[in-house]
Amino acid sequence: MPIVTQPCTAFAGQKPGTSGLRKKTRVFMEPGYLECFVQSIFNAIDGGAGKTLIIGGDGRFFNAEAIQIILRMAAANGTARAIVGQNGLLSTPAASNLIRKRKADGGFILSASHNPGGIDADFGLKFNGSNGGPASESLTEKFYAQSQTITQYHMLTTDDVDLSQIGTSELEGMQVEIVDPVADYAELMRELFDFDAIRSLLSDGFSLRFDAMHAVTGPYATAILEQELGASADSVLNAIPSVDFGKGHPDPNPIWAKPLVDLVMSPDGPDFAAASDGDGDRNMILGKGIYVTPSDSLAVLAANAHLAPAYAKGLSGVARSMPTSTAVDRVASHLGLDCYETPTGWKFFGNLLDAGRITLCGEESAGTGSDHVREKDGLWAVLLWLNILAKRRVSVRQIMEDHWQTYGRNYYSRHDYEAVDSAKADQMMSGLIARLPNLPGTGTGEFVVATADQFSYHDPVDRSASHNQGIRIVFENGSRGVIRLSGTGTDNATIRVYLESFTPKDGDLGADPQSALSGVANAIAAITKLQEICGRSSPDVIT
Ligand code: G16
Repeated sequence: MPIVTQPCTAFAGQKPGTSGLRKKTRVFMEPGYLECFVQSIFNAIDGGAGKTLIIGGDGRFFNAEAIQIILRMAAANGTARAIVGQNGLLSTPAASNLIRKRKADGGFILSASHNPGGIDADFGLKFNGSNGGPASESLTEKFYAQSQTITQYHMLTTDDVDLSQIGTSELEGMQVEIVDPVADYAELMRELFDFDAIRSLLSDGFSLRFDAMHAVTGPYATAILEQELGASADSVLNAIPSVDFGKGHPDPNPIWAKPLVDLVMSPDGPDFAAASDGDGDRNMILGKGIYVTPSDSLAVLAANAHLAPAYAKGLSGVARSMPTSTAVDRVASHLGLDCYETPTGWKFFGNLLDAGRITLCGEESAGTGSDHVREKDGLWAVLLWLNILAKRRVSVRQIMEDHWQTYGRNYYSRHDYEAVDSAKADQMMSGLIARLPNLPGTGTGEFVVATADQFSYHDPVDRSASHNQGIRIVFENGSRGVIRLSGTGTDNATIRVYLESFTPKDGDLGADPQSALSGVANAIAAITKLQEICGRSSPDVIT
């Protein structure tokens, strides 16, 4: 068999972050770099013998080339079967679904998510386990351990596999099955939602726009929203995936999807608008004249999920990441549901979903999902919103106002400081951590610190502990600031500051969020000394 074994010289100790390994594309393209990371994964999972693996990515620059390398290595490591999305495409939730549906042992998902694509932008690779979810902390540690000691990788010397033709072929003993990336996912969505109700809403003139941001959800949204549900042919914007995402930043938030936000804020804008990210796991929800924060969206979905067939019997429980606002906690308490607080990163929801303790979960970073797969799912969130709108037949704004009048409003915003000098960011964090025990009781006026700590998570299912998961500062007036360093950036450090304050249902529910949060923002700025240490007076991105 034409297998060659190469030394791993230029690669050592690569630690995957919040969501797999993310680096500049040119780094992944260095000879042997991707190969040694992939071999670390194969070593950690005891090789490929007898295994079925799903392979696909978001279509960014180097996606197709990397898949050819992974296929050759999978075969060289003895893998029994590789199931690959046609043309190398699979959205992250569609890959998760395929892993589960085909009872695969895991899958390689090639994506740097919402980060830009291109030879001078970002690339990423993550491995999901047999439950369809991101590798657990313990598996990630195994990849890391392997990457520190790995000396060689195994690779076939064969021609490329034709990724464009659906069907099965053989690569030196490994079955390679090329599948339609959309079909299985669309079938799952059909099972979960009331497509007839959504069709009827749309045929009654309800208008929508979905911005695929030149990324992977284009084919999924076109097939489901336009071809199956009957949305007009101009409903999906930027629908063709491109290797550099149209030179954009495929992150569905009001900054990077500004044209969509402008459209929906204009008087003749659509009734509903949404966007997804590079790999299709995130979502942004908008209605005519209104932006729905991801934290509020999670709360609204939890309160209304019973209107969709899959959730008609109610939810088993809900979960949110620690920095996500507590809006969903209020819904859970109203419905008598358990509500779990997990660290940032979808992998922490996996055990709760597998154990049936939760049905819905979400993160402030535009990720929402349920137990239908083990990833967050952008188009799923859009379809659940459409199902709710089809049943309630009121506007998005009306849904939000009703929600706040029932539960009160959690004003919420995240301020990101990007490309901060890593040493200064570390200095700020360690200084703050050292001062945490002395913070309670300090501050002025309304902003006296009640509690200040670092978040630790104790998984209720496998009892594992995860420490140092972000700093929480809660004030006596109930406002909260959370500070943590991003685990997904590729350019120095990104400092995230999450701000939240609560207004009860008889208070001012229609304020501008940044104004409502200015007090807590100033208090957190003073406590962190962010400007003094990092030299930044205002955030680069506000969501
Ligand atoms: C960010 C978000 C997290 C999210 C992670 C991965 O992590 O803050 O909530 O889980 O990205 O998201 P995706 O899979 O879409 O890339 P961090 O560490 O940068 O804050």
